[in-house]
Amino acid sequence: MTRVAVVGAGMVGATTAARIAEARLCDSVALIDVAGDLARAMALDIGSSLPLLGSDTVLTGGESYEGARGADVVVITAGRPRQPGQSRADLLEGNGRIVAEVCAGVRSAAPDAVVIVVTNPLDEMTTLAQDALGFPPERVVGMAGLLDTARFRHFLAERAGAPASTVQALTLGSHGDTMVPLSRTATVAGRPAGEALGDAALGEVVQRTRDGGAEVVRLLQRGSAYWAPSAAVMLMVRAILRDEQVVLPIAARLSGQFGIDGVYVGVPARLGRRGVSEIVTSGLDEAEVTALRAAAEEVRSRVADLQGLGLMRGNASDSSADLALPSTATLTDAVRQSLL
Ligand code: TXD
Repeated sequence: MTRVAVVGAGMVGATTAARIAEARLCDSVALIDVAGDLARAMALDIGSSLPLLGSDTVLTGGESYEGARGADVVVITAGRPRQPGQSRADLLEGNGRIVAEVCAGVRSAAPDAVVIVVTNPLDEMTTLAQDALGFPPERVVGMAGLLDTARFRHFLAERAGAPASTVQALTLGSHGDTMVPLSRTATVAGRPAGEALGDAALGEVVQRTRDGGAEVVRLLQRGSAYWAPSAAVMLMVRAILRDEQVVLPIAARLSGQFGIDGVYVGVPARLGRRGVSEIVTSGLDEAEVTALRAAAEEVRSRVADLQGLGLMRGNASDSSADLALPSTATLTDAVRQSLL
């Protein structure tokens, strides 16, 4: 029996549960939400769609963490989304309290799970979750880089008038203003993106990628994106449950790689049944590593704010396992294999 639990049955949680069930990744999906009837309603509705879609996955919903008992993967989406004009950082304290509370429930119900954090501000909430859970860092990851990468590829494809499947690109760094879309190595139909689009257009696409989440928030006027985020979470759940060992851009806790220690930030990492098995450190130039470090410093300063609020147990900086294995794959090759 493989089980997934999704905490938070709002827009991202419900669409994620549906995608996982439709993809037939596991035997059961439990939705958990403080609004228990919302979780029950979503489980009922998604469950009723499955006979039409050829999936036998069992959906349950409720407010109790009993639903997460023995889960192989737990996805945390509980927390507020941004409203127009809000930055992700504005959510820090409120969502920090929610994520800390959720982690207490997850820790006792699913002590062996791999946990994927989705709640914003992403890198800070993932750092907090690993601390609150007390799980080894490789079993706690955050979803943002895969979404930002998908947005980068989508905007590049649109601007170039090319199918997205012919666009290779990668976005690292933090899920916010210090996002690092790698324009140097982006390609459209095998050509460097700068050559295919022109440098000015490429610069605009990079900026639109940084603002991609805000663009949806502004248009939607009540909450934030969920279709692209749920697709990205589903791919991460699949990589874990099927032990795919693929390199994906995800938030992983660094312990010295790129000169960064003790915080989560978006990097290329190999993901499988036991979580992160390798962080790929090759393939970035000096400017890109500098941008990654700047992103990590912003995360670190907001994690210090969480510490000031008494929301960190203080485990984050001393529980780092040395999981960084020497990497032989180049970044471009590794990601090319994984993101097609
Ligand atoms: O790239 C990414 N990581 C993101 C992150 C992409 C999209 C959305 N991102 C963030 O996910 C967003 O900024 C929010 O912080 C979360 C959830 O977004 P969603 O759009 O799903 O928000 P909703 O629809 O408001 O749902 C949140 C649910 C809601 O049903 C609450 O009742 C529930 O969270 N909630 C809780 N559940 C369990 N336990 C507690 N304590 C709790 N508090 C709220």
